[in-house]
Amino acid sequence: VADFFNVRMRSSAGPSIAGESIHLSGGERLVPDGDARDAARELLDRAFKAGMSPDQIHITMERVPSGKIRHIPCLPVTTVDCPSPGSARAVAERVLARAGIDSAAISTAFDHIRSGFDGCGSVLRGAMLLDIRTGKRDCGTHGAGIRASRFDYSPGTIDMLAGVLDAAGLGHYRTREALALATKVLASGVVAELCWSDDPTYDAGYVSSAVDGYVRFPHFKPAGAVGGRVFFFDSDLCSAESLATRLKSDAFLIDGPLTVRTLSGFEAFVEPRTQR
Ligand code: PML
Ligand code: MG
Repeated sequence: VADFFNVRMRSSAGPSIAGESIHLSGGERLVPDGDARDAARELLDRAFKAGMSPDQIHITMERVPSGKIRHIPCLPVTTVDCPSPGSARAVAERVLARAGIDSAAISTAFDHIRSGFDGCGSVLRGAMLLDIRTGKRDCGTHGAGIRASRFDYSPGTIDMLAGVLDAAGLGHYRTREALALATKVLASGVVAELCWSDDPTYDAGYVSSAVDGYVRFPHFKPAGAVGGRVFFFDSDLCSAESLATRLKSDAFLIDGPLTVRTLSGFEAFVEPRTQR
């Protein structure tokens, strides 16, 4: 069996001194070694995409023996068609509450993705870790955030999964990549996640948990919000440090099946998930 390569890219603008550069784009792949150069080239194209003017681009490629990789099923996707960011937030709060997240931690999380790191309007490169009970935060070294890496769809199922998403009108690379990331972070011990994009032109977002899977909202981000990610964790089950290590180093390939459904609003969402 061939080895795999984890290929990571991040780009930024401004001085490279820690904390002062602005995150522009990033990406993450785990591919058979024969595909590693193509994956790196695609991520480099993303860094130089129209409108981007990066001052630094970091590409890291790391061999991952296939024996170290675990296969996990993809989270099921539910789109909840809420008409406004406010109604989407109400559903998202409900999803997070039934995953066991304390309401104070939920509002800290929304403050973070709305107003940025410590309210100063800047986007963390990675996610903020937030304790589900104490609300204690971990923002990584120099406030760079916590990064998840070493995950991808498995080579045998990536076309099928992308096809299912395409057929459901979810063909955007941001959806495909966020679904893979959300699947990985829950498998590594995160209790739930909250995310909307830092791309000002993209206002979809999601919450995820083991109970409800990947619950996406086409219009989640309120006007002017900066964007970002929060991983909720339970400090009774693991320390922030060990979780951060697992998020970086546990290697996962994601398999099918993938179920995708659309519900229209809160009432439909709280019904038992029997019918599709
Ligand atoms: C990002 O920009 O990377 C996050 C996108 C979150 C929403 C993805 C989706 O479901 O469309
Ligand atoms: Mg981004």
